[in-house]
Amino acid sequence: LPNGKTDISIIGVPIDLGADRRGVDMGPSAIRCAGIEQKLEQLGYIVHDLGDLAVRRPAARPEPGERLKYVDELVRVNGKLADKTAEELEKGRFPLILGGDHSIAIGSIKGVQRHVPRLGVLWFDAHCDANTADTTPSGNIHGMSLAVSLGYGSRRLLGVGGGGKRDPIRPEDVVIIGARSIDPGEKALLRELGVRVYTMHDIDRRGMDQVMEEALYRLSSADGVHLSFDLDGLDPNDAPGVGTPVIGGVSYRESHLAMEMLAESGKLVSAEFVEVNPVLDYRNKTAHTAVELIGSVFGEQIM
Ligand code: EXY
Ligand code: MN
Ligand code: MN
Ligand code: MN
Repeated sequence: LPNGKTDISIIGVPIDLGADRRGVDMGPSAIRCAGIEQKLEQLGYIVHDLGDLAVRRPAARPEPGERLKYVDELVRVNGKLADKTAEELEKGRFPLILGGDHSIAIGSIKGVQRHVPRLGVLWFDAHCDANTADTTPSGNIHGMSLAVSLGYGSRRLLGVGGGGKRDPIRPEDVVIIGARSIDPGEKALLRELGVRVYTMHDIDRRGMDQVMEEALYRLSSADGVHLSFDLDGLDPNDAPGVGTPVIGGVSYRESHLAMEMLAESGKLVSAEFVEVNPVLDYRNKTAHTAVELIGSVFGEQIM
């Protein structure tokens, strides 16, 4: 059991305002329908499903060229999520957050940081989500969340969850796995900071076992690890129901191996599964895959 915990709190964040394509707001429902609670109970955990955070749909659409689309509501919801996440850790429970678009990592990581002074982050994604308002090609905040956690981005986003009082995540405590779509501004920032990005090239060349072994070694200096799992890190053949698919991704088996190795490390303190878009899915396949990966994260083994 991660950190010896027996209680898991599920927090749904039905928001898609950080992305252009509508539909990931239905992600928490889809993952629940795919049987997350039964899966975790079968593994012996006590599950507290706290339901979904309330999300308001703003009446006004963003102006053309807006560089921080829907920032007001995203700041508000992420602040709530930071509080909720911290509260559950305070109770001794493991926070398992269901997105929603990937902007929710801003709030979840801020919340976990209140309890884990030096937090490591394993960011599983086709993208690096390391844009700022200055480099974003889209204005979509789900493409900025990792940059914010590292302390880069607009003042509003950096202030989420009393952000200023807490040091950002250290670059050496972040690993990205599965990247294959990186914007020039993101590349420049990640290079400058020295964040370790394991691209598909690394996975093809060295295999997921070696990549994960090295990634976990890097994260071993942190006090605990937060998993931020974007389903679009997987190949679209295995996870078709995502808002921003990119061909040539991590396979079903490789992703399971990664989660099994993470479970074995015993370092995991919190996790989120994001960007499931049931509108684009095929018979809830992506949500089912998410549930199976969650099983591996919580110690499920084939035999
Ligand atoms: N890099 C692109 C942007 O910033 O607009 C695409 C970001 C997609 C983010 C997805 C969820 O990981
Ligand atoms: Mn992402
Ligand atoms: Mn992504
Ligand atoms: Mn299944």
